[in-house]
Amino acid sequence: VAARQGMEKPLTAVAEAFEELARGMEADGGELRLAPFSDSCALVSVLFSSLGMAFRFAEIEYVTKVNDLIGAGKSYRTLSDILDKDIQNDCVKKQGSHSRNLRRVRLGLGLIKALFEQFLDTEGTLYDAATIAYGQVCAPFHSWAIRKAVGAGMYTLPTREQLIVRLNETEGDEEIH
Ligand code: 1PZ
Repeated sequence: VAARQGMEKPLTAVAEAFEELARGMEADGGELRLAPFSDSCALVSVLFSSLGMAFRFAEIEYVTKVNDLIGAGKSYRTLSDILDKDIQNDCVKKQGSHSRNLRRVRLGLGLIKALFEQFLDTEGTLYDAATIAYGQVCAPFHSWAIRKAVGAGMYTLPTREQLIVRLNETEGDEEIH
């Protein structure tokens, strides 16, 4: 308990980073700069360790794509710059292109958003919330094999209460964020 009290709250750090990003975007006339965006996306990966071993592969997938965007942040200023360049070179959908990786990361963020919305809307289990959120946001863009693997992994998710403890949050905090 003492260790947990001294620990930073990962969800709080994520929420603050994205609020800061939104303020920066407003200040830049609606442009979203790539470097701070990628850094904020990197913070999300702490959530994976609270999900258990079965989601290690999702973590590696996610982190690889975020790292590609962090690298791209050295040559591209905004998210739109990446898209413009890839449209010019006709590689928006090409595996490994910055645009495709950006789309994958964005779907990952959409998944988390949907998951916590499910969490707040219902008293249901984490399994239910994660299954519904994944089905709505990511499944339409994943292959059959990946969908099956994710479906099997869902049975190993912690309970709602375990997740909140692992994230060092209380039900109240989670609701606010
Ligand atoms: C508390 C949260 C529970 C939610 C559990 C949700 C688990 C989601 C599992 C997603 C598995 C993704 C598996 C890999 C998919 C790959 O096919 C593609 C390949 O892309 P390509 O290289 O062809 O362009 N990779 C991705 O889609 C990137 C993966 C992003 C995963 C984001 C998950 C974010 C969830 C965070 C929860 C902490």
